Amino acid sequence: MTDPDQAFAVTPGWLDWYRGPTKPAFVLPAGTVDAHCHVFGPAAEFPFAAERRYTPVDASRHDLFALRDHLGIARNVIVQATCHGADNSALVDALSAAGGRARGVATVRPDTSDAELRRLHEAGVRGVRFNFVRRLVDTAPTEALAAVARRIAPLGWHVVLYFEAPDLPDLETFFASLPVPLVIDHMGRPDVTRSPEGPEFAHFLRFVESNDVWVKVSCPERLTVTGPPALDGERHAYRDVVPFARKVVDEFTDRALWGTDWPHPNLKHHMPDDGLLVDHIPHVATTPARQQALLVDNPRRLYWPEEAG
Ligand code: 0GY
Repeated sequence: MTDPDQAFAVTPGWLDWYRGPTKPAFVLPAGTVDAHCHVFGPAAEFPFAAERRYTPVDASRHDLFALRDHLGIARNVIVQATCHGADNSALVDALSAAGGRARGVATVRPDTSDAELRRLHEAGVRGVRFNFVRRLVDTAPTEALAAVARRIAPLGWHVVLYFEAPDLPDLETFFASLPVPLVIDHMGRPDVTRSPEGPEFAHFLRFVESNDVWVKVSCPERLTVTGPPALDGERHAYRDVVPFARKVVDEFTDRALWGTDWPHPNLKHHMPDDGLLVDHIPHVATTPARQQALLVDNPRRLYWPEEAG
C-alpha cells in the first residue's frame, strides 16, 4: 500500500507560503475582493490529483480566511489549482465554509454532468479555468475546451485563461470564438524586461480591447525580475511590474481585477509577504476611484452581479 505521507511529499525546493505577513500600510477599501487565490488540500482530506505536476505545502481554507482577515479583504475568488486536477472538492469545501464570502473558478471536463455543474453553481462557482501553461498541464484539445464553454454559457459563467505572452498569437482566434466572457490571469504573463510600450504588450492590450476581456493585474511577485526590496523597511516592491499593471488599470479601469495569488505556487526565488503585495496596489491603481473599481466594483460585477444593480 502507498504511504500517504510519501505520496504527498512536497516537491523538492518548494517554498512554503509566508507565515506572519506584515500589516499593509495601504488600507483596502471596504468590500475588497481578492479575485485570485487558491486552497491546497489539506492533502490528508483532499488528496492531490495523480496527474499533478507539483505537490505543494498544504494551504487550507482556514489559512486563506486568516490571511483575508489579516489583510482587510472582504471576499475571495478561489481558483481551482492544477494540483487538484478536475476534483473540485477542496474548492467546494472552502466555498461552503465561507458563508457567502467566496466565489469559485473550477476545472470542468466535457463529460461533467449537468447535475455536477448545478452543484458547483450552488456552491458559488462562477467560472472555469483553461490553462495553457505547459509546465502545469497537458492542455486539453481546443474542441474539448470549446465544448466546456458551451456547457457553462447558460449558467452565466466565464472562462479564466492562463497562458504565457508568446502563446497569445496562436491562441487568440480560439479565445475570441468562446461564447462566454473572458478573464485573463496575471496580465497574460508579460516579459517585464521588455517595454510596456513595445509590440508584445501592445498586442495583448489590443486583444483585451477588441474582446471586452477582464484582466487580473496579479502576480507581480511572479513576473518581477528585479524582485522585492531588500529587507530595509522599503514597502514599494516589484517596481518593474508597475508600468504594465498601471497601463491595464488606466486603459481598462472597469475590467481590471486584483488578487493575491496566495499561496503562490511554483515560486523558486522568494515567497512574497502578502502585506507587501497589498502595498503594491496604490502604485498600480493610483486614484481612489481606480482602487474602488479594481478592488470592489469590478469583482462584484463579475462574481456577485446580483448585488451590483
Ligand atoms: C497561479 C500560477 C501558477 C499555478 C497555478 O493552478 C496552478 O497550478 O495556477 C503557476 O505556477 O504559475 O496562478 O497560481
